[in-house]
Amino acid sequence: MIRHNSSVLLSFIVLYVGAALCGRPFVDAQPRGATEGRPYKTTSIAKVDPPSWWAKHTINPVRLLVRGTNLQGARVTSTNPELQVSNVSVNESGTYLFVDVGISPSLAPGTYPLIVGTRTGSTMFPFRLEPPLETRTNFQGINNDDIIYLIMPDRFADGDPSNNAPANAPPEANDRNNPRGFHGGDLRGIINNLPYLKDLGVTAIWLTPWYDNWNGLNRCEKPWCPHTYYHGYHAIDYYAVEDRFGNMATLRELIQKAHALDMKIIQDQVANHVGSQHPWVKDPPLPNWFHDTLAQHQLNKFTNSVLRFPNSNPADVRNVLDGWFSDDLPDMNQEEPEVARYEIQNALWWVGMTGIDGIRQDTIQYMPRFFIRDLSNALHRQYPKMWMVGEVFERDSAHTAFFIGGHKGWDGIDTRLDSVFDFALWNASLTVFTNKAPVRVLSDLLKNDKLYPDASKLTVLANNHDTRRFMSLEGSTEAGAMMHVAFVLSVRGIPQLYYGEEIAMRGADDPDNRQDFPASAFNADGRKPHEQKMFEWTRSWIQLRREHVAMRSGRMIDLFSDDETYVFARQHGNETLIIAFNRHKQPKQVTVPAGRIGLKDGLSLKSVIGVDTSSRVVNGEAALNLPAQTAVAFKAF
Ligand SMILES: [Ca+2]
Ligand SMILES: [Ca+2]
Ligand SMILES: [Ca+2]
Repeated sequence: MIRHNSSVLLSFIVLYVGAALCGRPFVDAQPRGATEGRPYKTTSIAKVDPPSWWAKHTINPVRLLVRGTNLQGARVTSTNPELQVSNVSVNESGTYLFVDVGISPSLAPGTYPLIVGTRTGSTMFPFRLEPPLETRTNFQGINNDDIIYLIMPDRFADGDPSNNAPANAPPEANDRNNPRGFHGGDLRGIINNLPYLKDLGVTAIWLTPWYDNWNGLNRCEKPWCPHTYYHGYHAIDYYAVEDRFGNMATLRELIQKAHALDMKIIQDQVANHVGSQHPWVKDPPLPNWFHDTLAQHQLNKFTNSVLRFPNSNPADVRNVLDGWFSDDLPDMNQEEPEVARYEIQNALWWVGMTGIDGIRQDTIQYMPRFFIRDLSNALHRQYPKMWMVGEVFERDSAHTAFFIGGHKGWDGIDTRLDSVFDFALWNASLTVFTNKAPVRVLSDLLKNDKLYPDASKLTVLANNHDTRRFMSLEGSTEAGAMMHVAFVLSVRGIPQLYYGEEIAMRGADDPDNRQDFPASAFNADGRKPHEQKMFEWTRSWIQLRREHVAMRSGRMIDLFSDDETYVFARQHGNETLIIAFNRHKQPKQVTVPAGRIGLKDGLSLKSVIGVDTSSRVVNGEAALNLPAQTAVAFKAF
């Protein structure tokens, strides 16, 4: 059966019957050509990707991938001259058909039948033309004014218990006591708690993938079993919303309500691989749809640095690009143009259907760079403000810089990628604020900004779902966690927080770092004192950032660094903020060359957050009194 709602099916039937009554050349819906004693080989359609598109779109014609049976020799026809069908190809086993559908700019939104005729019969499927979402509030992109907050929907809030135990899931898959089970969190839970996020001050929410994943439970003898795909990274349908999270209507409601509160939404997209339960794995649309097969494939050895040099062994490069991320993550082959086109259309379909403002692209370095470029270009062509950040999980700035857009690599390719996560700076900050390296490491690391065309475009993560929570790192302290988040919120780039860190949640390696957000903490009166302290601190730094353009977009200027201290300025026009970190157990006085960043003698520097302290510019210098083990922001008045 085609997965559409009943109203679409109804309009399809109306169209079909209407067209038949008008005597249009519909092919008979019954199979034909069957002979005595042989069963009919019925032509049927199970799935159409994408199920809908738009008129006046930059991708026209759109190419459909149709899954069915007995499609050999199929012809596809349209009863409407404003839908032009061409370029049909069918795979050898007759289970997949590709077809181009050209859409006339004047064709009105609605549902239109497309007829698939074969030697043995014919059938049809509805194709929807969607009304475009308005561009004033949707597709806004992410920029330096934003503060991103990462949520794993299964672990944030359960707003709809009715989706917690799908009919096709064994009860053990829904076991909240299993850290690798589904815990019941969903899109409704996020909708219900948008006021919490608004109060915290975040402006953009990144959700881990909402593609439909398998509802079942993997059993094995490995330490990570039994486990489920609660995290969403094993898609079984690139065109469906996870049924445990909600449906397309809930997703659109979430995005609309977030937008109404001036919060953006970022979708986690995963073009590199699908889940091993995807129907393609047993029956791929083309023999080269994946790199190799479930039975026989190479595993990615993650020797990622080979991508960066022209003289790497090509076999090593192929391993990183074609090797499977794990045995249950079949690797998509973007070198096959049908795959690349499918995935680019899919990315654009989600944007168009939901109005999302940005995309986080998973494991982006394991896909060919020409594909990253083509995907980025297609997004920007249709949605000029659209923003995509790539996960290049490397602590080496030279490596992450290779993938960000705005410059060509040795291969002549500019990926046009808007942003990458700054894992190098994240790592430095964690190391420094857990007392494992001198504070000057921060300033040293930031010297690598010269490797980026524009380092302000980096997404600076405080943490994410793949790493230990700060409070569970060796050497972590509450003071260290507070300095870390203050650093992320004041350094150049776009800050990204991870759910629960704002209430100092603990969590060791995956999946311990993905524990359920405590429902009690959504309200101030339910927070424990240590949770409230971290919440208030995080919120006040977010507030400071939102109030000062210098902190969001200002030039970053190093003023002082040593083993225990780092002081830098953020400057924009006439606005100057000086941000200071003193990790030492004692207060410390640091003299900074205020005159050399244009602060005139007599100006006063007053703390605008944290401990009350002030200083004055005298003879071009300011002696700042920094309290012990905390961060302070000064503003020049
Ligand atoms: Ca639920
Ligand atoms: Ca599912
Ligand atoms: Ca790959």
